[in-house]
Amino acid sequence: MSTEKILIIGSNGQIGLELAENLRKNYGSDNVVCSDVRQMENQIEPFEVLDILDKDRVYEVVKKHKITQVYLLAALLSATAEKNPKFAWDLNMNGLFHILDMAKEGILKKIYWPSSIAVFGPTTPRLNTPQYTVMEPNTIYGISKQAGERYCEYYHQKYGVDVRSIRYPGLIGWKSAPGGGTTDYAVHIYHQALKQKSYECFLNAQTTLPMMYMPDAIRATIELMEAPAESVKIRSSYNVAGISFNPEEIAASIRKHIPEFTISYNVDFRQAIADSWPQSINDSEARKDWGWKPEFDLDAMTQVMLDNLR
Ligand code: NAD
Ligand code: AKB
Repeated sequence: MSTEKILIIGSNGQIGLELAENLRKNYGSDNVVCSDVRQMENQIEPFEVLDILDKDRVYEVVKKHKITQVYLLAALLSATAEKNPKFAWDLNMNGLFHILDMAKEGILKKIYWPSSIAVFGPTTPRLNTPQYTVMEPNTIYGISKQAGERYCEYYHQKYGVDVRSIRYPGLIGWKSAPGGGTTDYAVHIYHQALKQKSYECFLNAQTTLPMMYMPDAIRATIELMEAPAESVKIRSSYNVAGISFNPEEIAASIRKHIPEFTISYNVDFRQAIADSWPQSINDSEARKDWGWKPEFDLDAMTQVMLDNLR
């Protein structure tokens, strides 16, 4: 029987829905408490309506369920954050502080907080981007993720907080919808390919970005959280790599299944965000420290996405 009691904050989002399913399988449904600021129809129990910015309520929920680990997923993503930078900073930073402080006080044993490839910026080397390199993000989302990484490492070094993190690339899955990022096109394109056999993309044809199929990302997350503490050498956030492709390449992969599929381009403000991010990621530290290895390539992902969305 699991001695861990897990709280997911932001469990109704793109990652949370799939993470909850997997954690419930591994730890038992009663040991995984889902929470979100919004409740869904047919909400899986145990569930708490919880605003991460309400510190007292976070304490109350953690105490009530005797929580030992938190996965903090509530955040504004890159595109939404650019539209509301002040609120994005408030949500992305203060939410993290509440959880880090509870771990510092010894109330929580372990924390997971995701970072992003958005921590990199236009001055970062774009190909095979190393773990340690120039980081000058120019989006409010990237700035908040970079500051969050610095705080995580600080809390680990100063207070011994067991915080773990991954710099996710753009995540693609069929079970849940993306929540306002720049990489969202790579999910929408599959839905539109099946519905309309065409897709209008908001990034240009040559925009190569690092991406990952959701089950790989969930496996990475759980493997990192279950790794022995001494193997987790990086307490800011780990680079992990999956697949790199551009809109033209994902369209070509879809055409292997739907030959009449067409893609057109109508670029918007998200192009500038994408242009500031790496094209591919070097994840040798994650491979070395806790054995990370991706499983899905572009065509394998396309096959499963289309099969399941059908
Ligand atoms: P999402 O937007 O799909 O989900 C976030 C969830 O948080 C939503 O269900 C939302 O209702 C909830 N939420 C919002 N404000 C809240 C609040 N005040 N209190 C409690 N819940 C609140 O996001 P996601 O894609 O699941 O991303 C989760 C985390 O992973 C974020 O930190 C994000 O930056 C990071 N990340 C995601 C991706 C990706 O491609 N999805 C890539 C890199 C990093
Ligand atoms: C976004 O596009 O904002 C996210 C991310 C890469 O962090 N998918």
